[in-house]
Order: sequence, then structure tokens, then C-alpha cells
Amino acid sequence: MSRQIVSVVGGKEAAVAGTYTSLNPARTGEVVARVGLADAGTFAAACRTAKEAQREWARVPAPVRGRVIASIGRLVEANAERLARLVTEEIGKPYAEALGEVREIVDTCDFFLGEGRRLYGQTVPSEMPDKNLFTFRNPIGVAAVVTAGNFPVAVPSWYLVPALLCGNAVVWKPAEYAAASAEAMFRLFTASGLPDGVLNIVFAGGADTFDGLELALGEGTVQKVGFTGSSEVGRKIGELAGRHLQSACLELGGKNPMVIMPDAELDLAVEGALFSGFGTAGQRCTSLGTVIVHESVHDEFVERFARALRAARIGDPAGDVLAGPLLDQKFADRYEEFLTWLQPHHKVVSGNVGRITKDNPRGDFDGGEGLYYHPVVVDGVQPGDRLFLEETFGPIVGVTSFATLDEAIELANLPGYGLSSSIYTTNAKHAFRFREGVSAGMVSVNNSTSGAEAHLPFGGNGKSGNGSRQSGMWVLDQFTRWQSMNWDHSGRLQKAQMDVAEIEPDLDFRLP
Ligand code: UN1
Repeated sequence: MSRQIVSVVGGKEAAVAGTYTSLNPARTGEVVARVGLADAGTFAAACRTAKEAQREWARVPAPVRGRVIASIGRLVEANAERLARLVTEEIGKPYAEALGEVREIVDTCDFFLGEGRRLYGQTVPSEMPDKNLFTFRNPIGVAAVVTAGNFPVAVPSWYLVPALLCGNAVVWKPAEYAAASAEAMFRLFTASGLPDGVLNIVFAGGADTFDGLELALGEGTVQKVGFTGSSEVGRKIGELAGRHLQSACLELGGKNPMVIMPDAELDLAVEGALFSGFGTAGQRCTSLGTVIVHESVHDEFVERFARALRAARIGDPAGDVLAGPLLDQKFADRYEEFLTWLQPHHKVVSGNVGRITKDNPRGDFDGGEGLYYHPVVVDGVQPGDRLFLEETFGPIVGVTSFATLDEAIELANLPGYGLSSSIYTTNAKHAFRFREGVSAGMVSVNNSTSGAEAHLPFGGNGKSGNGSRQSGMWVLDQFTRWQSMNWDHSGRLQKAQMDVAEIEPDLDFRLP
């Protein structure tokens, strides 16, 4: 029996203005959840409710809020298999990866439960006597968080956990096609004892969310917008937040390059390319976009890569497979469009292309009722190609070649994204030169483009984001604002820059 789920605002079910059916992409006849969608007014009302609840929450001592985060971590850990199974059922992510995704929530909680006892401010010396200076981290207020469904629980936790720990309230709008996974995570979070209204979940379509956000920003009930999704929508959200003088934390797309040097261990590189190109069916923000391989090892690499891919299993995500289906019909439709970018000078070295069906099977797998696609490796991609320049969310990887490392770095940066990148080399000089030159926020050496750990800064530059960083201590700057305090206990008005003692140097002094 499928679930019926609706938005929860202030601990109560919110009004429903429309419906959405979340399907299992591995068997599209199976309904995972029927979702009641809210309208823009409900979204704005949720932000008002959050604003009310935030006042009290901010007064809860940070170490106590840290204990709540600890409880969330325990609850998620105790429900890890159930939550991972639901993620697999709803978006088709292979179970082992789904379990890893759930682990990432626990890791995030582990990091931030201790932050409740730090959240350090500073004491700073004053330029005048009998005066003390301090800094405090204040919560920002309400964060409106809009997330994608490719990481339906881990990536939201990157926003929710630090936002709550820092004393903010949250209105979370997850992707409709991952609504059941999001709702399950919401229930685990609220089981921790979070007061009603501190965390609210609103299911809504994109246009209603945007209108609701505009209303809320106008009413002054939102102080931070968190968004994970496409560069196109990120641009609009950043613009909207900017008009209201609020900053957005944007985690957008990527065209993540992998450079393979002539001194690389090729089999290791093949393994990395396979996992980051085709894990989650190529639908991570960190998925591999283009392999930029040195001309001297190009042919050997392409041959080994194509061979490894042919041997890889695509199929039921509940089993031991490299990739399952695409996330949802809308991603399948978009992916079909990316396939039209293939041109005569491209060479598909992986076998068949397109949807896996009875007429276009992959070995003995005919895809059944699932949104399964052949994984594709395209050799001969050139810098002017759309396949080279634009994100192609789905199981397709381009290959191009280079002669010098400087040229490889230039190619790596050319598409103008800057989320993740990787280099395979056994020479430290190459690794550091690449790190310095590449525009990405994340650089892997002898590792794939995926696999960010939960306590390192994560975020992009250029078309991948506005420079904001999530995770670890760095995300605290997204969810707190620095306040400075000066306290003069001299009993007189000491004017900064004016009433400052001077010690006269003898600047004409020279050594004999
Ligand atoms: C994303 O796709 O939005 O590094 C994030 C990784 C994951 C996070 C991906 N830990 O692939």
C-alpha cells in the first residue's frame, strides 16, 4: 500500500492544493507515495510559523541543541536500513549507495553534535585600555531550504543539521519525486524532540515554491535560502534572494573533469571513472563529466574503460549493481535530449545507446518497466561541443585528450563550472599544479570526482555555485552571522581611532 503524505507546518498537517504521485523508477507501475502539494500561500505561512518558533529555539543553549542533533544521529542510525530501502525504492539509487547516503547524515550529526559545545566566539584586544571586545555567532533566523532528489536525505542534512544546531528554524521543500524519502527523514528529525515549528516540511511544485519564497522574503520571514539543483534555477533563486538583500547558499551543477596523466595507474583511473561516471546513474552533482586523458595513454585508457563498463551490471537497484534506473521520468526525458547532442565526429565506445528495452537490451536485461538507460562513453569529444561544455545529468561520459598539463587544466576549466575535479598521477608536482590551476571547490588526487566527506567544505564556483560552502565548520558562516560587541568599563567616552595612545619610534635610527 502506498503512503499518503502532506506538508507539516508547526507540527500540523497543512492544506493541500494539488497532488503528485511519486513512482518507483525501477518499476514505474509502482506508486511509492501520493503527495499532497501545498500552494505559495502555505509556503509563506510556513515561514511565518518558523519565524515564531525560532525565537524560543534560539534561546535553547547550544549544547542542548547539540544533544538534539545527537538524538537525530542515533535515530537515523537505528533506522538506516529502512531509510536506505525507501531511497532505493523511490529514486532507484543502488542500495549500497543509499546506505552510504544515510551514513552521511549520521556523519553530519556526529560532527555537529560537538559544535553545540563550541560555536566559538572570540575575545579580541581593544586599542584602548579598560575596554573589551568580543565576537558572537548569532543564528540568522529562518532558512528556506530547497533540495534536489538525487541525494534525497544526505544533502538536505547538510543544511538542516547545522541550521538547527545554530539556533535557526527551517522550512524544507524537498523534490516531489523524492517526497517519501524526505518525509521519512523529517519524521526521524522531529522524533528527536524538536519543538513544533522549528523544522517544517512543505511539498510544493517549483513555481509555487518560488512564489511562496518571494512572498516570504517580502514579509521578512526568511534570512537564508539554501538551494541544491540546476544552475538555471540557482541563478533565479540567487537573483530573488539578492533583491531582498538575503544571501543564498547555492549548490548547483557540475561538469566535473578527470585528468589522467601519462604516469597514472590506469586501472585505478578506470575504476574511479566507472564509479563517478555511472554510480547513481551519473546523476550526482559530483558525477564525472569529461575524462581528459594524456594522448600517450588515451587509446589504452579508452579500451580498458569501455571493457570495464561492458562488464558492469545495470539493473535492479536493490541488488549489487553499478547503476539502477534514472531518478524519475523528467530526468529520463532530459537525458534523451542530451543524447541528441551526439555528433558524427563522436565515437561511442560503450555499445548501445538509449533506453534499455526488449528491442534494445543490455545482454539479457530488457529494463522491464524501469527507466533504465545504456551507460555511454563517448570518445572524440571536442572543446566546442555541447557534450563538453554542459552538464549532462545521466549516464554519459565524454573523453578528450591533451598534450601538456597546462592544456589539461585549461580544458578542465573551460566549461565554466567548478564543483569537483580529479587527477590521476603518481607525481606530486602534477597534483599540486592541478590543484592550483583548477577552478573546482573539490579536488581529488587518485580518487574519483565523487565521494565528498561530511566534514570538508563542499561547494562550487562559477556555474556550480556562488562560492558558498557547506559541511564542516565552514557552513557555520552560512547559518550564523557574526556580531561584535565592545564593552568600555573606563567610565569615560574613549573614541576609537582618536583617543588611542601612541608610542613614538625613532624612525631615523640606523645601524652603524
Ligand atoms: C550532490 O550530488 O549533490 O561526493 C552531492 C559525493 C556525495 C555528495 C554529492 N557525497 O558524491
